[in-house]
Amino acid sequence: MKTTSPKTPDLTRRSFLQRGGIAAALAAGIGPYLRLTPSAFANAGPATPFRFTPFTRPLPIPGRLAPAVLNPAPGSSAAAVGSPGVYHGIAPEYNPSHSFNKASWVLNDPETGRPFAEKRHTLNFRRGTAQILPNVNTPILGYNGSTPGPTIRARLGEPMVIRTKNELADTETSLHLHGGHTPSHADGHPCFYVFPNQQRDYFYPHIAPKVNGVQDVTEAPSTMWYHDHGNDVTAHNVTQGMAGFCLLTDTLEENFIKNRYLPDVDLRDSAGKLMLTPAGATQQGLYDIPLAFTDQRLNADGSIHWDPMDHDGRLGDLFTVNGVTQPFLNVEPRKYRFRLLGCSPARHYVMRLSNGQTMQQFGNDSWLLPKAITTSQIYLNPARRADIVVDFSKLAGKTIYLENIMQQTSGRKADGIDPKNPVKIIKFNVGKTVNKAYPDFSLPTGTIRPHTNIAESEATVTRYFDFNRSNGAWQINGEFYSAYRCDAQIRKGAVEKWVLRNSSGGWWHPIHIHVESHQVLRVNGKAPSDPFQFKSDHTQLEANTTAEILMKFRTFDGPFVFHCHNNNHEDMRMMKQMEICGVNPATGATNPPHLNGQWFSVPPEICGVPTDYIKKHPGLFS
Ligand SMILES: [Cu+2]
Repeated sequence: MKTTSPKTPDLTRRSFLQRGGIAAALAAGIGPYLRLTPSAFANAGPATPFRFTPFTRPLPIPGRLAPAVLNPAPGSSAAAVGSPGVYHGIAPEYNPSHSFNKASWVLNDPETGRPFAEKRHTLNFRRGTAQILPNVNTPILGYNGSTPGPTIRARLGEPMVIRTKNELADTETSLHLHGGHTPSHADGHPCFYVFPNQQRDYFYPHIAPKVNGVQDVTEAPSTMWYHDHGNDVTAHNVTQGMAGFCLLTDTLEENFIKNRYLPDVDLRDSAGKLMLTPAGATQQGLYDIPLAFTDQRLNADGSIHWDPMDHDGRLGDLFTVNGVTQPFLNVEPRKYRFRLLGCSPARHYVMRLSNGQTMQQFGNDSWLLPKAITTSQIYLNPARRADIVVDFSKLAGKTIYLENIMQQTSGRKADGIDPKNPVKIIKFNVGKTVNKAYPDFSLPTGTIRPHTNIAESEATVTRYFDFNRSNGAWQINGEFYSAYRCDAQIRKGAVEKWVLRNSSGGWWHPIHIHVESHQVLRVNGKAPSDPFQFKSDHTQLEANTTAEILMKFRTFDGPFVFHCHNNNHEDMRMMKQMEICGVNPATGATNPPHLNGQWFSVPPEICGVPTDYIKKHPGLFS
């Protein structure tokens, strides 16, 4: 079958905004707008033109990202900003005089008693081919050529460097570790680019800050994911495949595994073969499986359908799990941990088991919950994760499905739940025997991950953000996103209360805030129900909704963003930039911001983008 490469997002969105919106686009009628047709504004259009039989292919489980030797070494002069080796430079934390030098927070490996060594990987932005449908070759944008990308395994207190190379000749990229607590330069700020054929080192300390001298494990993430975050091109790049899992453990979670409260994490090499477990572990992981859900739509040539002028939110008509449409998974009659990820740019899901059985949910977004809850429905909006346990032990020899009962016909919002019209997403074939080499597990009945409540009275600043629509695109407080404007200067260490408002009746906005978890205080005046009252990295703003949230800005300073995670809305500029400013310990005064939107003068060590590049390409940073 003939295939074509994923097209560059052609910067239509960027041009669109720079020229002033829909009216200007229609008036222009030339250049990139030649692609525009009236039907392009709707989600309507040709359906995927292939027939196939669902549940005939096994669920793929992404391989684990293998360690790599990096040359030049991170932090060496050859890897400095502007060098040809790693053009975008290296983390300031390598500088021994940096106030947050990495030696100050690395934890001891409980196995050896010595500080964790730095873990190093390469993860390149690369084209590949996938079979989203059987016997249809689909060109994709992937990480190391695959989608989902390889699963990154990380450990609290173990520093990690990921060297990326952008092998995509025609689009800039940025790598965001979603749900991570990451320094600004490595957070995937949409304008901290990796340009074509250039490299960038992302430095992840995986820090657990100390509170009163004790390592605070309450914020240690468990299920993170990574995805592209390039300015204006996120929806395109994620739709074309640029997403993967990053699973982190800490002593608390490792003890749960050792004591059979949780199964071992899945350890496979990049070819999907099971790896030997690390020293000290007693078994290999077979019962901890990540599931990334997305909806896809293919053109007649097998390529992924993409409409650059779809502002509503991109919907597909194929339901995929880990990149394959409606796969099956053979399971044993026992318990499994599944990490669910809503990976679609705009689709909302409500998942249930087809036999009506309940599930235990013990994690929401990156964080394990204080206590497991029993539920028959799991809600996944764009970017949300849910950590669940499904018990197949009474189903030997049977077949059940995970199915979606949320109906959605427009990218603007979901239509609502219809329990009578489920779409089966994944089939579980339950075998008759259990592999007794691997003992069963059972979630703790007591506390899982403790939750430190932020009291409303701790907040020293209240900010209001209105999510609105203007001129056919998306705004916050009446403004389109601009990297040249700092929308909130925040004092490091402060607790802030944010009021997020969506006064529209017709649109839903899942709002994602980088760098720190937040705690949802009230939605439309009422405390949220489980599991949404603990830690989240995004809050769903349905129609006519006001959410009050609390956040503590603990560790890192520098510029970060927050935005709608309907990726189309995000690219159409429903995003804002905040800058966290450190505090001078001698005077107690708040330091001036590094960037404050002043891209032309910022030193490249801050963002890794040389000033002369910004001057030559101002449109990329607008
Ligand atoms: Cu939105």
